[in-house]
Amino acid sequence: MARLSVVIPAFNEAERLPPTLQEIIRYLGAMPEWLPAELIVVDDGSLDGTAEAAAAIEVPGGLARAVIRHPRNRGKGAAVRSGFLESHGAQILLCDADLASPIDQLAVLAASGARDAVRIGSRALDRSLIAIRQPSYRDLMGRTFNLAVRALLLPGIHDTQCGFKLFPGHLGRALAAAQRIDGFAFDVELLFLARRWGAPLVEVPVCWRHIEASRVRPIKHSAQMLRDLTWLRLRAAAGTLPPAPPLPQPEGRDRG
Ligand SMILES: Nc1nc2c(ncn2[C@@H]2O[C@H](COP(=O)(O)OP(=O)(O)O)[C@@H](O)[C@H]2O)c(=O)[nH]1
Ligand SMILES: [Mg+2]
Repeated sequence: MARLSVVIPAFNEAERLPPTLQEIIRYLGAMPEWLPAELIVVDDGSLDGTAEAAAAIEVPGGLARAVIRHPRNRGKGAAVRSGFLESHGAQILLCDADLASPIDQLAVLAASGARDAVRIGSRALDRSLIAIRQPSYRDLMGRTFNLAVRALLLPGIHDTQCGFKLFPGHLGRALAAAQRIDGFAFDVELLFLARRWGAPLVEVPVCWRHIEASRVRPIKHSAQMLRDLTWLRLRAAAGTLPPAPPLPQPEGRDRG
């Protein structure tokens, strides 16, 4: 059983992904406590050879690599769902292809809260950790979205959208099986369900830097995300969200 699955959703990431994979491989190679580990890249209908670029990276012993392909672009949430459902790790790290949070922040997540908690990398708690800020319109979009999330669904959580989170493996796979949102609001659905099912959520300040060439399209994706938040809130109010499935005991007790 892998101790760690690193799931990387990737849309047109042929350029950014190879150095990211190399960095993760180098980091995990020096961290035997995380091995064996698996890297799962989900190519979400990219047109630039992302899957081939991921498959071409050499992977040393102790690490496995899987590349999942969606024939058509379905959204970050859909890609994360596919990656989580294919994972085997005792813990799952969800990580963006541009490694906006450096991979060494995994140790920061792992050291915060219990291993049965969802550990949420956050840019909102300690702004001094942000090496390069987003353009101010993106920052404002993010803050507004998170304000709505706190008011409607997740009181107390200040940044649901950072692409760096650590899930207990069984919980992550159960959440992915229940997840319905395919777009960028999927983080909110996963966290909302996790809390509802009784899992502790721990928000952890992590280092982060803005990296250019975003795949996010402000108008289209903001509208989609607000629609998905509303849908989730209505489902919660109507009591039609899926109940917690029986979860096995967490595997392996050797990692904090
Ligand atoms: N699967 C999938 N992943 C996406 C999509 N759009 C963005 N991503 C991935 O989501 C992560 C964050 O995207 P990025 O463009 O860095 O967003 P930003 O940092 O919020 O501006 C990266 O790993 C992207 O490859 C999409 O439509 N499908
Ligand atoms: Mg990014």
